[in-house]
Amino acid sequence: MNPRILILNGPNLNLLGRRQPEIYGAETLEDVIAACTTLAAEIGLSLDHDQSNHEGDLVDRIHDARDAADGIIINPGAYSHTSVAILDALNAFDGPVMEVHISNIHRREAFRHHSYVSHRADGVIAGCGTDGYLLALRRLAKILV
Ligand code: CA2
Repeated sequence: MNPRILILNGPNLNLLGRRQPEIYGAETLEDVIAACTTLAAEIGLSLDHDQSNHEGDLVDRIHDARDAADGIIINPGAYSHTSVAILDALNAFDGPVMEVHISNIHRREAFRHHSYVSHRADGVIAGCGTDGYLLALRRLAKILV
């Protein structure tokens, strides 16, 4: 069976491609997931994905992934900078975790420079636009396939 990857997107990422294209690009979240689905099939990964604007929902989804996924790609959105709860949930997940930020959070406001999730992530990709999700998939394939 192909290793199972969960792509999890946090708050406001449902608006991708519809606002602030100068920061987050023109692709919608549906476009990103479609590109990831194509790549995942090519490189031998099976893909599941979800997006939520609610911290507790993201925590629940990470708990479910303990049995349902072998690796996680997460863009926690603004919760990256605030959520010990998401960090704790990821610490209870055994597989590899890739953290993705579409923008380069280190070139932006100081409050975006720290990510709680980075304390757990095995790899962090920032500033590569939506290609970051594809790069993270390739990294997980290298680890898991
Ligand atoms: O660069 C990233 O991927 C972020 O995780 C995106 C978050 C931001 O709070 C983080 O600091 C960095 C914000 C996502 C908001 O996405 C939007 C997309 C289009 C229009 C409006 C918001």
